Amino acid sequence: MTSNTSLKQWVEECAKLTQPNSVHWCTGNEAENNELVELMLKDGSLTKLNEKTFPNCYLHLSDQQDVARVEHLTFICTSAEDDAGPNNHWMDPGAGHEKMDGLFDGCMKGRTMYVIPYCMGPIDSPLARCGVEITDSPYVVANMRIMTRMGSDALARIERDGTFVRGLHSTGELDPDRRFIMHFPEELSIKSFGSGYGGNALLGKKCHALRIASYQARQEGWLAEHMLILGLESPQGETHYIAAAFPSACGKTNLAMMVPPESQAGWKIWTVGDDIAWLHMGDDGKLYAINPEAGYFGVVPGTSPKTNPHAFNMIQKDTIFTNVAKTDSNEPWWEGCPDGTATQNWKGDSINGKRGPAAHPNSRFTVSAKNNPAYSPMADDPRGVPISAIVFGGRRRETAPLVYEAKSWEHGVLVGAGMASETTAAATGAVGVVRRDPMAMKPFCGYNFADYWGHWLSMSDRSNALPKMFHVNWFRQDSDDNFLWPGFGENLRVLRWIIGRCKNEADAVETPIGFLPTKDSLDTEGLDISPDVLDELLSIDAGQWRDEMSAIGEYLDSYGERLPAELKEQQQAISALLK
Ligand code: SAT
Ligand code: MN
Repeated sequence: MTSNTSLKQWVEECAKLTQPNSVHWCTGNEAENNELVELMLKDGSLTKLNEKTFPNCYLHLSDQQDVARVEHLTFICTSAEDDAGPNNHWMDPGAGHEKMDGLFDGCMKGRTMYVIPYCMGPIDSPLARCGVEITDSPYVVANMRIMTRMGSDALARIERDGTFVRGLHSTGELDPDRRFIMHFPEELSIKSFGSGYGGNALLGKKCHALRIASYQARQEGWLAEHMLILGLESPQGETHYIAAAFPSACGKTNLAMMVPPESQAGWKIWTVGDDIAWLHMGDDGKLYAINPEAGYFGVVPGTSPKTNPHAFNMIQKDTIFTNVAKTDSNEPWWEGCPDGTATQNWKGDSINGKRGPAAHPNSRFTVSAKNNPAYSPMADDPRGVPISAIVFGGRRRETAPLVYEAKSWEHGVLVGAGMASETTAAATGAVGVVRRDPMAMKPFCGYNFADYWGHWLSMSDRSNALPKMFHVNWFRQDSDDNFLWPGFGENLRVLRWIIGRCKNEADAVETPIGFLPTKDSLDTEGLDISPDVLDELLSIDAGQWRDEMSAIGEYLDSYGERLPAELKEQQQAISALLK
């Protein structure tokens, strides 16, 4: 068990409430994992895939009503409602506990309660933080083992540090009417009931590393962000690190693992992380980032040797697939998979004559970061990597140019706060609607966005060495729905311009919304792009931007009195330039 009395006490309290048959403290070792896999193969929650072609790979088909995050059932429970802000659903902490404890009452009868100590970040990093998840789901244990540094080492660190985030989880009966994901940031605790889906159930990920950590980060002066981290290595061997925020399923994983095309020979991309970044200010005023995760929980459909060769290769072994389809030869299959024919869909039905996608659009792979051929050797460095540029992005068919640079840190915070994107399948709800998603944190910020922007702004009071900030949009389309920019590996050209700006080597033209590349400063050699299209990608439409800035202004106003004046001043200054 453990020498940490508060952990011991809490586990006892949870057992008393949920009444499991037995309590298992997870060590994270291989034998334990094998036993859990055996158990799941027996009860049918896992199927073994073709050992020859997909060694050590398994398929899990979830409940059909439990396939994504549930933002309408996700709550932030702070003493004051205003601390959670208009960006969150709020419940009084007392009422939240009462509601959840009612659901948890006796819910583990006949089941095993697993206690999972985990560490978010390199185990010996001062920037890492620990948690303990209690769950009755072996699937959650197996996934947490891939996604975090889980088991004995994490427990040893918890016993050394004395602090940890508490997460109590049960799949319950998977009844959508009895499903809630509740966060108690003031107590650093989480209660999640009624879902087995990644973002709702792997509590280290969105619940801890973003919602709870963002709250904690504000108190401690750092940032917990929904960002990938990549290293861009030049042919001369110089590496710059970029942190980039995009809403879920906007190609973050693809960008983090990009393979440079032939035209960019000599350049290399290293993956530090694909989803979450924790950024701390160093003594030199620079921001240093760690990836709190140890694996990838990525969207499967669309993964192919063309879109993401590294991801495609790394999921050929040691992978848990959730909600993909299957072929006759017991291989996983998904829309965009180059080989095979699906014969069973994600619902487990034979596919003959059935309509609709074979794999669920939000089907996922869980795989260790070590399987990624481009996994950065710096990803395990306890000091983190120094960030040269912060990039915001979204999926916008018009308005936002291919890339632009913010004029200052404060302006960059406005660019992040004004982010918007068309919705995707990672959350339940309508797909393809434009919604504001500041810093890609709309579903993940554990407190009032107004205070969050204030916290971002305050970083510049402490440093003159902050990264430059940029906005990108790979998704511009013409009136016939053709994409204007080739995307994928060619996005490297844009990253090179960004790093060029950081080194004061790339040219730009100043516009009201920021600095855009001059036609010559962006390398388009060998690309099949007409001058007109390039013009469209690298210019702004003042009319559209006047509308955009007033929409951003209205959005900011919805935060009322708490909105930092500085942010509104930035918005007004740009609006005035567009007049
Ligand atoms: O849906 S999850 O939160 O598990 C993954 C994601 O959206 O990035
Ligand atoms: Mn994400």
